[in-house]
Amino acid sequence: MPAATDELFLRRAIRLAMNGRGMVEPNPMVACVLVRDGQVIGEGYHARFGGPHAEPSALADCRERGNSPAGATAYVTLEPCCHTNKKTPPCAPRLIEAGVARVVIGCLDPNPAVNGNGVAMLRAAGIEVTNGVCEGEAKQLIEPFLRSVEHDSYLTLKWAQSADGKVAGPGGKRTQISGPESSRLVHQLRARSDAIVIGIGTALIDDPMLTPRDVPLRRKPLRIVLDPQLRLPLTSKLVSTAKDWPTAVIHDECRTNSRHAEELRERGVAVHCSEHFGRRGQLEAFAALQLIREELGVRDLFMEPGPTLAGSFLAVANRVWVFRSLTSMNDSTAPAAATIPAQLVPSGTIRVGDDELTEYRRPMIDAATDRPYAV
Ligand code: AOF
Ligand code: ZN
Repeated sequence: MPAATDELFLRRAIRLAMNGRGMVEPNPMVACVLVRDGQVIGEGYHARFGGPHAEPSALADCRERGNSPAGATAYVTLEPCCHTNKKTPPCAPRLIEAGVARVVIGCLDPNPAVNGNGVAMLRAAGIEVTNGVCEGEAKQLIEPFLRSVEHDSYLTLKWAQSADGKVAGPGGKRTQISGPESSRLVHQLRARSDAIVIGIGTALIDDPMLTPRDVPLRRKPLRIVLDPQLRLPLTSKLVSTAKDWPTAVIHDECRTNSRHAEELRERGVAVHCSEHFGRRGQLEAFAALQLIREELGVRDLFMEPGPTLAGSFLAVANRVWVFRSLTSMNDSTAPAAATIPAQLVPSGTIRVGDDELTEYRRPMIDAATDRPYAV
C-alpha cells in the first residue's frame, strides 16, 4: 500500500477519534477504520470512558454493513491494547480473530501494560504491522493522556483579548470581550479537562462559577483557585456551590489553621497549602503543577488566567488558546495580555463567530531523536 494511502486512512481515523472528545477523558481518544481494496468497510471510535474500544466498534460496524473484516487493513490511531485487568476485553486478540491482514498504527500506547506488546501480539499472529504513520498527529490527539502516563501535567491556558490586545476594560474592570460562540468552545474545553484553574484576582473580580455549561458533561472538573492569602470569600459562587462542584484552593503555608481555612473546609472546599509562593504572592509554576498533580490527583488542566497568572504559567504551558475580538478597547488603563513566548508555536487560527481563535502549542519532543515531532 503506498504510504500516502496509509496516511489518508490514518488521518480519517484521527478525525473520527475526535468524536470522543469530552466523553473518554482521562483515557485517550481512539478510532479504527477498516479498509479493503481502497474502500472503507467499517469504522468506529471509543465513544465513552469505560465503553467499547475503537476496534470492536469498527468490527461491529463492518459486520452490520454486511462486510467481512477478513483480509482487511485496520487503521488505528493508537496501538491496539492487549492487557486484561481493565474494563473492556483487549483489542489485539479481536483483530486477530477477525482475520485482518494488516494493522497500521499511529503511535504506540504509552500505557506500560501495552507499549509495544500489542504490536508484538499482532505480529506473532502473522499480521503485518506498520507503526508510526502520522505519528506526530496521532500523539497530538492524545497529548494529555501521553503526558499523564509520563507523570506529567498537560496545561492549556486560555484568554480573550480585544483587537488592541487588552484583556479587560478600563482599570481592569470585567468586560465581555469574546462572543457567545467562543464561550461555547470554552465550555467544551472545560468539560474535557480534569480541572479548571484561576487566580484569586479573577475569582474576586468576576465571581465565576467555572462550571461547564450547555455541553455534554461526563464528569465534574475540579475548580481550583490559586489564592496565596486565602481571600476567597465565603459568599463567592465558587464557595457556595462547593458541595455540588468539587472545589479546591491553594494558599501559602501560614494560613492552614486560620479560621477562614476552617470555614472554607466546612463548606466543602478542599484547602491545600504550598510553600512555593514567592514574596509577591506569585506561585512558582512548576511547583504548582506538581502539587496539583500529586495532592489533587489531576493532570489535564485548563487555566483561565489574568495577565499576571498567565505571565507565570506561560513558561510551562503546553497549549494556549487566544480569542481575539474585532473591536478595540482604546483605553490605556485597560490591562494588556501577556506576551506569548516564541517556544509556543502558532498551530492554527480559526474563525469562531465574530472572533478569531489562535492556538499555540509547545512542540512535543521525540525522546529518540531529541527533536520535535513534525506535525
Ligand atoms: C485500544 N483501543 O479504543 C482505546 C484504548 O479501561 P479500558 O478497558 O477502557 O482500557 C483503557 C486503556 O486502554 C487505556 O489506558 C489505553 O491504554 C487503552 N485505550 N486501547 O486498543 C481503544 N481507548
Ligand atoms: Zn483496546
